[in-house]
Amino acid sequence: MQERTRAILHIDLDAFYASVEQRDHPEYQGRPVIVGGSPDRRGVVATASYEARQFGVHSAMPSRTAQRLCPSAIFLPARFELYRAVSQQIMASFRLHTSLVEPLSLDEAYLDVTTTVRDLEEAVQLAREIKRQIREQTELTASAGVSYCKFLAKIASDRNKPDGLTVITPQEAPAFLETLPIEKYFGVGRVTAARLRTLGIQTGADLKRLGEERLRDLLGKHGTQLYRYACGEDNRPVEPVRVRKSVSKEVTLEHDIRDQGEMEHILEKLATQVERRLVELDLAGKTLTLKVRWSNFDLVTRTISRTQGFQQTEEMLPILHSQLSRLVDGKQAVRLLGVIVSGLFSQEEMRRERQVVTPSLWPGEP
Ligand code: DCP
Ligand code: MG
Repeated sequence: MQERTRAILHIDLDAFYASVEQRDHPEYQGRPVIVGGSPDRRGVVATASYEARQFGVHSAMPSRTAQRLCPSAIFLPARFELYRAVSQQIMASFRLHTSLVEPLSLDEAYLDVTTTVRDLEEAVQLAREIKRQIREQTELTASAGVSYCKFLAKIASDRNKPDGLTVITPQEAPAFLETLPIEKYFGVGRVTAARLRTLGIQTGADLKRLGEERLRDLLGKHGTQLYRYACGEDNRPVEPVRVRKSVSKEVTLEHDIRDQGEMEHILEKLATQVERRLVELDLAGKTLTLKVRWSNFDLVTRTISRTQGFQQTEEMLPILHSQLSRLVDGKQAVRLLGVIVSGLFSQEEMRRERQVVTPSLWPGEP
């Protein structure tokens, strides 16, 4: 039996945190709003409204730089509980259309609507309907991508932000993928892209021309996958329930490094990204792991656990630094650094449990 062509949507809210703030403070609408850390305290930008982006402000930029680029910007601290509540609201409304909803972050999800619609045209109508619902329920705008696989749906949603709706049909896909720069391909980070570019490979057409075997020789398993994507093949299913076991970030360095200060700086960046995801998910983890891959490919990990768990960068950094200094001897160079937090537990649960075991805190209650 021939399998039906799938219909996949990728929905991503526009300037999510900033849009929630503009919604709740009408006086900020149409003005540059930056949500994140304060410029006076070495904070970073979580996100910026589209008005602020015109000045070159973007996520993960130091807030001080953002202030210099856009002096009229309104800086606001993040209100995660609120963003989580809005997220639950939109994810619930997605689930009315299909049970196959895979959230990627608070404001982003894949939906497999193959059995909800008859064809891609109807999938576009459904995407329009979902955008309308989001606006009605939350007063926020989203961008949607529609295609037959995850990879193309995600790229499509990014095409016409904000408030966009883009479809890439199976007929359009080959031409589209050929002109797509390699950086846009799923799984191609800075290092892989730089490597490919030195070989003169810039686009999907170049990937295809290079061929599956050469790509596999160059990048291993990942090369095969990349070749498939360039050919428009991506069979990854939309996976609604993913039991998350850990939150991690790692980076393969452009050049192997020996300098410990440089490594510490990279660990700080990684820990900040791990913290961000943990805060978004309202999770902490009992176990913290430092991952180091030496230039000769040997992998070492160092792990530490504590009952109160880890969530904030400041909690992780001293431990990561001391573990690092015990490993680094100045002779061996490092090619990869990673930070992993596992043994996850919900902060919400912790708070609730504490309230149950200490009823005396609530004298008014029966
Ligand atoms: N976020 C963050 N730090 C980052 C990137 C994102 O804290 N480095 C947070 C703030 C964003 C939210 O995650 O509002 C969603 O991330 P997106 O990448 O979807 O960015 P936005 O929704 O803000 O903008 P858009 O999707 O319109 O590009
Ligand atoms: Mg978004």
